[in-house]
Amino acid sequence: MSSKVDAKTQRRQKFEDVFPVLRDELLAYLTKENMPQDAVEWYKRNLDYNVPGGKLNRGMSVVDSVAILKGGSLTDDEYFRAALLGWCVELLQAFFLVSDDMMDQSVTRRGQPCWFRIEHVNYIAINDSFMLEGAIYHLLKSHFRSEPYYVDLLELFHETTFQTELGQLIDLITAPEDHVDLSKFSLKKHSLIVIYKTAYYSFYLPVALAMHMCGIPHSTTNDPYVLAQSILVPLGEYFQVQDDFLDFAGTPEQIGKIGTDIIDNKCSWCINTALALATPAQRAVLDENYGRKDAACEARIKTLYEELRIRERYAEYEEKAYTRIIGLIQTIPETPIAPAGQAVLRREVFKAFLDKIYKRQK
Ligand code: GPP
Ligand code: MG
Ligand code: MG
Ligand code: MG
Repeated sequence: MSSKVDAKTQRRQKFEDVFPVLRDELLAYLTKENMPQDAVEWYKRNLDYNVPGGKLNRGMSVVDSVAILKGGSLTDDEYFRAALLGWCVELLQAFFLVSDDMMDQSVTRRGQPCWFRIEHVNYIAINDSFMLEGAIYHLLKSHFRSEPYYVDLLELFHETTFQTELGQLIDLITAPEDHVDLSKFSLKKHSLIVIYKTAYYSFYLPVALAMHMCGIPHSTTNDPYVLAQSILVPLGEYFQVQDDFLDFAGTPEQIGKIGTDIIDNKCSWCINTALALATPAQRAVLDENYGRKDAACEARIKTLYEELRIRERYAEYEEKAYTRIIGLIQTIPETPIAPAGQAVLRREVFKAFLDKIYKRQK
């Protein structure tokens, strides 16, 4: 057991060690462009505060997937380049989270105050989020420009960013601050929101990056990217249902953030499940208390969630989702036939991802 823990810590440490190298490269660029010292220091603080402190599942998945697809251990150079792509996913995530926390008026993130709540930051956080995004393209250009798949990487980041922004749009407009109308919610709407706001960037993007780096080509028949997406999108949907459930059921110590979904009138998995189960009297309680900027209303909703046994419903959902995703993974041949010297999609890429999130508590 302890050696397993050690291996996990080491794996994370090795990935984390790449971050300062990339950060310093970005800071050196600002210095070269004659940016004043306080600007360089500001960017450093932005990067250090917002990029490295999370679970790093998305970023490390790029490295893990490259290792699985190449079918063995990586050279130092291969590791560095895969980790760089992984950190680009973490930069994208940091860009989203810094701005999402402003839009959701959140209080904490990863166990510390949200960036925009730090003294002297405020709305500068908007520009800071853009600069986290800008870092991605700077790093891609300096390390991948001469690769035949460079344009694929760029298109993938651009497309995924746009998809996430579409998801964020429907997340926000389905949750107006001043008008609660629970009849606009449905599990179908929820599914659309979470696929766009979470699944593409968190699940499809890391694996697709790894596939490009390993030289897996697109194909007009049985495109491996389409196949990967058909498994990773349901996986991402399941992940966001977990996020919604933990927003209600997780403690701030556990999840590193204070849940805001009830107060923010979000079209969350929990409210949709409650709506499907509620008696007319319970529905009236939901209508009166959901989406109000009031702690007592929030507490009333949480009590009703307990009465409706949302925890048990979630456990049932989780088992079903797991079984369904295992079934999807099994559509990939167990021993795929690869043309000589070419990487192919393998079940383990998806299994590794699923194992990371199954029954997660944070
Ligand atoms: C997660 O939603 C979705 C995102 C972080 C994508 C944001 C996209 C942008 C274009 C800004 P969430 O609000 O439930 O996440 P959390 O619970 O972590 O705040
Ligand atoms: Mg949000
Ligand atoms: Mg949020
Ligand atoms: Mg959430």
